[in-house]
Amino acid sequence: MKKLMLGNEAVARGAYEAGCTIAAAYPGTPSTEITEYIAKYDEIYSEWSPNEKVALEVAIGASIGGARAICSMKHVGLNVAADPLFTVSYSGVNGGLVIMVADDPGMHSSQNEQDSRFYARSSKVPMLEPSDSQECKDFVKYAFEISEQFDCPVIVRLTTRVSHSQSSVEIGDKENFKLKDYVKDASKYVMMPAMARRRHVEVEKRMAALREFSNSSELNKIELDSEEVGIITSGISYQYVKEAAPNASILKIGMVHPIPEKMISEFASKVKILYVVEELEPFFENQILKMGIKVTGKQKLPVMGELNAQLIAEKLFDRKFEASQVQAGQPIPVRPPVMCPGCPHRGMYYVLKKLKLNVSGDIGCYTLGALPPNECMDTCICMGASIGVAHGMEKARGSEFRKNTVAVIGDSTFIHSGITGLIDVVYNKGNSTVMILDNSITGMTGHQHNPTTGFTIKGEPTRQVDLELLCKAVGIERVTVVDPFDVKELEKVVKAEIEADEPSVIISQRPCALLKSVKFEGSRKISREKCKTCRACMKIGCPAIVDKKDHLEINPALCVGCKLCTKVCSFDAIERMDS
Ligand SMILES: Cc1ncc(C[n+]2csc(CCOP(=O)(O)OP(=O)(O)O)c2C)c(N)n1
Repeated sequence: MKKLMLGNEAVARGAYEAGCTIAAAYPGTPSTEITEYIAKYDEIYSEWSPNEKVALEVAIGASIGGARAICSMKHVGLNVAADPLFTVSYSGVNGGLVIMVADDPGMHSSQNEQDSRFYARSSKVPMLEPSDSQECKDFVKYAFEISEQFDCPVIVRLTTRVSHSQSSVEIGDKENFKLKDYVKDASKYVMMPAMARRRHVEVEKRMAALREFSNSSELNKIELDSEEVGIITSGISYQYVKEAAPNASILKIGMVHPIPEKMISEFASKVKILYVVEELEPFFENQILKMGIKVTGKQKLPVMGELNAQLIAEKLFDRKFEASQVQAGQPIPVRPPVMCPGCPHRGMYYVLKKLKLNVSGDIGCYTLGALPPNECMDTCICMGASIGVAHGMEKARGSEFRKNTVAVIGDSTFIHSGITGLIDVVYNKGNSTVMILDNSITGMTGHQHNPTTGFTIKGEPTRQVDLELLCKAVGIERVTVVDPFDVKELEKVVKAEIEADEPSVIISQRPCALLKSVKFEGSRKISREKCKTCRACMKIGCPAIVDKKDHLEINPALCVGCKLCTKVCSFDAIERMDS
């Protein structure tokens, strides 16, 4: 039976068919749906872990315990999980261990554009890269087999377009994988220097064996056609190449690390001009050049952003390309990202902007506070960074600066990697004020549960981390819980906490407006009689409030009735729709 599937959905199906029974992940676009789909299979234990490092550790434990395990993350998540990755490469596995990583060329939803293929190389772990949904499923199954055959984790790399496009997939049966025996073996699983030195020798032997395997593996395919032009490519770029150069000979690399060197040499000898088409870094290109083979790639193609068929046709063949897809007659209107109507972060930013504070920011929906109309976030580096950065600023610039600074961090991000920053502030005698924006969900990535929400990935009730107690336990004595829509109270609390000569936490608590449980009273309107057009309500930056120059209006299609605007209006001019 065939089914139309997203790449990420097909990965989940592959894990299921391979008899995988354990899945751990931390959400991150474009990888999130992999685990959301896996969670639908009752045969697979699945979890949202607090961060990617823990997710990989859980999967490692499951693998050593004899199960087939998968963990998934976006590219920056692999930075977080890099520590266990480099060492599990040495210890190897018991049950197959597959690490899904989704890169985001073009940065549709990421803070950088890193190329995860280098992780495979530097951690000495094989990496596969599918080009469509069918391959997503097939390659995941292959990956489990390779993992067990070569005693190593296997990374499967996706990119946004493979993760998020649909194509047909042949559905197969579930393999009856039996839990392997658990065998105590400290020389393999306890990586201290004496053992690790011996394991490193095994890793090098394994890489040599994998290089041979890559040359004969059906994961890599030569499609011979023109003797003039040959293109080496992989992943989504393969699809673009097929469209841009239908007559070119192609070497499609499915095992991107280690590359099939013999196959590449053979392919190169069959064509006059050789190109490499790969998104982001010249990963294949540099290795092929090092083999002494003349090849053109990044001289003509960009190292930034995504490729597409037009770009390849123009840059490599100097040829205008007729796109096969129907072009929209009208350009798509620009829709700047904006916090949703009713978003609890809006009340918080209204206050921070009013107080003209420096804001050490973090990653989540609240990062939108850096953009107009709020424009009040000063820094945003990576998940969990806000607290350490605020602490560093205080140490660099002293207490006067600190008294004008707060760190803001979401609930999921705080648990992910903010808590260690807070511990650092306490331990190293900092006085930062940290605002934990507890909206009862991991908002940015589409509403995943996390340890503070009280529910598991399957929606089952579980123990809930008590943020207030947690902060107190690490040594913060000043912990205040405030509703960010009570802007007067929030302003009072922020002023008091930044003034205090000790570290403090403000838990800004109000659920995300998009949660099903959140009910508002219905949209509001602005009374033309009472409104003095002072525009105080515009300061909250709500997309539902429209400035018509001579008067202000609320767009009833956008207004959810959160009433934040009523709190900043001094003339009682904002009323119920039916009043
Ligand atoms: C290392 C890493 N993992 C995952 C992500 C993807 N990501 C961006 S924001 C975010 C969650 C933010 O949730 P929360 O802190 O609760 O804030 P909210 O969006 O709910 O306001 C995630 C998972 C990332 N940017 N970096």
